[in-house]
Amino acid sequence: MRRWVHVLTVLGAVAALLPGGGALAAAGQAITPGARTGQVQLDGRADAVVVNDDRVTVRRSNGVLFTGNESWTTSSYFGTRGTFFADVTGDGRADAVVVNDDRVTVRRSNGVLFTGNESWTTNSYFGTRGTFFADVTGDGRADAVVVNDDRVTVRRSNGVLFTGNESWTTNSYFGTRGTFFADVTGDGRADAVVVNDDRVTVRRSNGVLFTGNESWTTNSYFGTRGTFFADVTGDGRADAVVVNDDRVTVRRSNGVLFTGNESWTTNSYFGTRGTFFADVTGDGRADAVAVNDDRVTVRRSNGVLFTGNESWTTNSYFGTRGTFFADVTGD
Ligand SMILES: [Ca+2]
Ligand SMILES: [Ca+2]
Ligand SMILES: [Ca+2]
Ligand SMILES: [Ca+2]
Repeated sequence: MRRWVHVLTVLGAVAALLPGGGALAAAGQAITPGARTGQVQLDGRADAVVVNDDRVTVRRSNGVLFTGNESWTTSSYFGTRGTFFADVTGDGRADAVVVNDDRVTVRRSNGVLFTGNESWTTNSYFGTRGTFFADVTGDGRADAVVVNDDRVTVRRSNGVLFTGNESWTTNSYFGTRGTFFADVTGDGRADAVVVNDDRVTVRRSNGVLFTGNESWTTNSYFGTRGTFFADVTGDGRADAVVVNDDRVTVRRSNGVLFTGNESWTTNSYFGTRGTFFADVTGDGRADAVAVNDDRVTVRRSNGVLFTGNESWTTNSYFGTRGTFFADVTGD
């Protein structure tokens, strides 16, 4: 099965939620497939990307494991305000985006490495409540989204830079348990999702702003080990996934709310170096990926649960500056 590429756009976004090493926790969140015209169709296997002090390294997914190390930069590349992998150019390959105090810089993926620095803003652009790269407009290019105390601001990608500020809310919108941008409605535009102590709320993207609050749960729903929004069922809508000490639970999106709890594992499953939900197999369903000290383990989604452990590396693989799962090769 093939899926569409704007899916990856949110993958890097979560890094901003957990600056200082947490880039890991959420990277899988944003698999948001949704067939829309004008977008490149790809197999879409998420590759394993690690950022270290001296370079960015990629291990490609071949559908059954991650292959050997490839240096995709020859020098250090990370941002003091966050590092992200999202397809900002719209060619189906996730690009490397770094946010520093003075600007946002992009290095495009050409499928075998990240090319030279490009300034995509001429001034500082980041949010005090989080910075995200997700396709909120639905054109296949990840846009730059910042969450501040008073509002959510978007700068659209036009393929070569981020354009001017647009207020997509007129008041504050963020969650005490997390803020996410993922396409939960399945129309190809990433929606704004906030997790609070008492419920999960969604504001749909209509392409030019986020609309009114909708309660997508009637009670609390978050995980002590992490909360994620990724399409684990493969219908194009990001589902709500929570990781607790004893299991992984899914609530499917039906387009208007998250349905009842489903146990997708019968025992504990999370990584000491990070837990991710990303489609590493390329069938359109986000798989469960755990990064531990000694290896990277995958449990495939079969649409109703996560299957048995598979070792996708035979040795340790994680980055001191962050670990990510995003389709940088565009395969
Ligand atoms: Ca790209
Ligand atoms: Ca866009
Ligand atoms: Ca949507
Ligand atoms: Ca789904």
